[in-house]
Amino acid sequence: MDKQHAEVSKFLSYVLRHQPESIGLTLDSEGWADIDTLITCAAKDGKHLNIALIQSVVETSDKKRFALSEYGLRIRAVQGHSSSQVDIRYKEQVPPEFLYHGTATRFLDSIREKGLVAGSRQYVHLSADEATAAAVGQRHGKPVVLKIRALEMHRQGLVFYRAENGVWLSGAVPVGFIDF
Ligand code: HQG
Repeated sequence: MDKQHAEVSKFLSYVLRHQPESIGLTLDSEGWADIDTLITCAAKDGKHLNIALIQSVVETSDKKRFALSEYGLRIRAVQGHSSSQVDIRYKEQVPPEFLYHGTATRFLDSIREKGLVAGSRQYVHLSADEATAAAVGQRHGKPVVLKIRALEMHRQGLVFYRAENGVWLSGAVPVGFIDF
């Protein structure tokens, strides 16, 4: 991803996951924004986008963060939201036996006490493999990967979802299901 793409990707993450109102944009409850409206709102904020650039960012996103609607008229972030405008109806999924959560060592004391909590996002994010989790944890400091006994959680009635890009989502992970 080049610098321009990285900047647009960050901007799209911000308005499609967190603060659509910062540019006067409205998302529907499934997180979709009309692309023409997004371009108009962004231009008023001094960000000059066009459809080709947006399509290219969607296609080259390393984590497949965004999706376009069937006819390419709308765009959404597939996970990672904090905005209360959005309540995506993900389909419940049976998780694999283990999932992984990458975090930083400085959070471990608090995680041992409270389990994994979603914080500002709507869900705790879990990865299917340890390498991805380590990369996620790296963003916060010295990384550590926690192994989550996901299938056991599911059998005890806790719900899992998987976003289109393969990221697993759970409302919270109680301490008893975390292998430190
Ligand atoms: C930590 C990226 C203290 C949690 C990634 C994490 C992901 C606690 C941080 C996506 C805690 C929240 C999400 C507790 C959890 N006490 N700290 N009880 N419970 N935490 O950024 O999972 O590049 O909101 O471990 O790839 O790091 O944005 O979540 O360290 O998929 O597309 O609180 O963001 O994707 O941090 O990352 P975040 P995350 P993008």
